[in-house]
Amino acid sequence: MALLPILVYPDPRLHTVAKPVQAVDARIRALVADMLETMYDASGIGLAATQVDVHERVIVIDTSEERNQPMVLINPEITWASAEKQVGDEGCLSVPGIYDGVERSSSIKVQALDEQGQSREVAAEGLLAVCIQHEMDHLRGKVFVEYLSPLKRNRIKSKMLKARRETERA
Ligand code: K1U
Ligand code: ZN
Repeated sequence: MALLPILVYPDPRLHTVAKPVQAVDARIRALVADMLETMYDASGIGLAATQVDVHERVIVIDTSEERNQPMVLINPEITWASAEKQVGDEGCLSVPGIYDGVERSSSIKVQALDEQGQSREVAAEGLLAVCIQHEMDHLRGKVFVEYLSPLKRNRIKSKMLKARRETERA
């Protein structure tokens, strides 16, 4: 297993649209293992393949308190989303240190393959529903800051670029 580097906003590769996985094989299972290790190491509750510069439809999530209930969603599709919405604070491992409110459907149903290639349906609400929607946005090249006002987004962009310059200088 290996820790994978996480792309940081405003890296243009975060806006790549991911392609469907053609076969759930050893290569995809190795990617899933590396993504889980990377997510746990970064103390995240989710990670999309896009964030590690792999542009295929793979997501890993673990919203459990104990950090021992990994969920793998390959080629996920939302089959139902509630009309009821909720606004919750979101963070993103690709936008470190930034948290802001985003409106999402409160409950969703998702169809996906697991790491064995088995089809499964997940019914989600609360933080899990928010996290799945956030990660599925990554797969279509959307970062949560794009829901914020242009003023906030530009401030975040400047902050990230400044932090990158300072890291490069150190
Ligand atoms: O970068 C990511 O996509 C992972 C992201 C997932 C996420 C967190 C919160 C709401 C929606 C999606 C994170 O794990 S950010 C860091 C984190 O652990 C966290 C932040 C806020 C609330 C709960 C957890
Ligand atoms: Zn994210």
